[in-house]
Amino acid sequence: MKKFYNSLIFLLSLLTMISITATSCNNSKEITPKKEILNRLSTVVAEGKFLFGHQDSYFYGHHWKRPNRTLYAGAAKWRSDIKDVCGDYPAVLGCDLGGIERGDTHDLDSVHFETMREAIIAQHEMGGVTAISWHSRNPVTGGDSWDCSRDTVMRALLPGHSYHETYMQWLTRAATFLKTLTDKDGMQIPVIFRPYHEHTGHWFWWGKPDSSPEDYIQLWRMTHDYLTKEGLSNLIWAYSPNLGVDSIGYMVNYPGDEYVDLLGYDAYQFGGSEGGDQYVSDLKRDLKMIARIGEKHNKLIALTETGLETLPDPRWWTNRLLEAVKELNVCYILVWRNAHDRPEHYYAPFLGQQSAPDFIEFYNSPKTIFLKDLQKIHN
Ligand code: BMA
Repeated sequence: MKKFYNSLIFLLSLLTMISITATSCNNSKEITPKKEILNRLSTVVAEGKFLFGHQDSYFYGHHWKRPNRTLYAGAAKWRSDIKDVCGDYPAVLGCDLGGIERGDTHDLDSVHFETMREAIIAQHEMGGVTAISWHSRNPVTGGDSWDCSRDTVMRALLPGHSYHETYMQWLTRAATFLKTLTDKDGMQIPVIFRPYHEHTGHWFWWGKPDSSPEDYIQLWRMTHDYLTKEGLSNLIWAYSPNLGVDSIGYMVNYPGDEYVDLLGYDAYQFGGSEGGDQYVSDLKRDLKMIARIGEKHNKLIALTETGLETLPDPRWWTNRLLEAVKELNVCYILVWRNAHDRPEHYYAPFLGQQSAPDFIEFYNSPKTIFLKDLQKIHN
């Protein structure tokens, strides 16, 4: 009898273990690191807040540049103009892969890819997020992203066309880099991936009028499927047309719900301080329109690139940016880079810059999320 009971208990324990394992396997399947970030972004949006991001924030700033290949011990050693001004890091670090396609050691803005990798890993370890754009060269001409001297470049990259092999080689190089973005346990770090941005503009070879929507969609899907097949299932795919489109124009190149995770939008303020009213009304109108599309397609929305060059308006952060987005559910906002070698090319404040006090007000607003806020959400 005792033997029977022992066997019964053993059998019951075994069944319990199997069911726990099955449940946890299911859970781990359901909550991937990518989904975890998307959930976190949704929570932020539900609270009426957004993450603040800055392009190349840890690599250089106004009149300074981090020496490449310098390994610092610990996250606190990363410098950033944002950190200099408000004592905190951006919640989203913007990076760019431009140059990886040629096997360059540095991106197009002179950031060493090793340093970029360290920063992305550090950002993840600190609880932050990274968004990666790709100003890739023109595979047909060998020129840069802005080389629009040939049309139908995207078509030339599709299977069966003349530059397909070249493109696949370029993609493989990008994949090789992206695969090295892993955490301590070897798990892939989820990153926002934002290729072929601002395609509704006419300044990139993947933009208007050089690439047709059909070619764009096909190339996006092919790129998505290839990188996914390569095991890069943690990419959060962001689609980001730029200012100046209506809802039809916004969706013309849309690759489809299964190929896109986030709906972006790039819009800058032009015309110096005077352009502020226009900027606010454009943003309010367009983000409302994108929010409606987001609701219909069940996607988060973001202001994937924005800014006012040289920040001549000392109250830009609260009077313009915050004003423009305060009633809209964007999950993150990213301002463009502070070039170290072009004194007139910056979009974030630095110590002593006239909008710095207003930026601190923006930082203290309950709506903005910086790295420390994200760390609190984590814990
Ligand atoms: C542009 C400028 C360029 C830069 C490019 C890619 O907006 O900032 O100087 O090379 O982005 O980062």
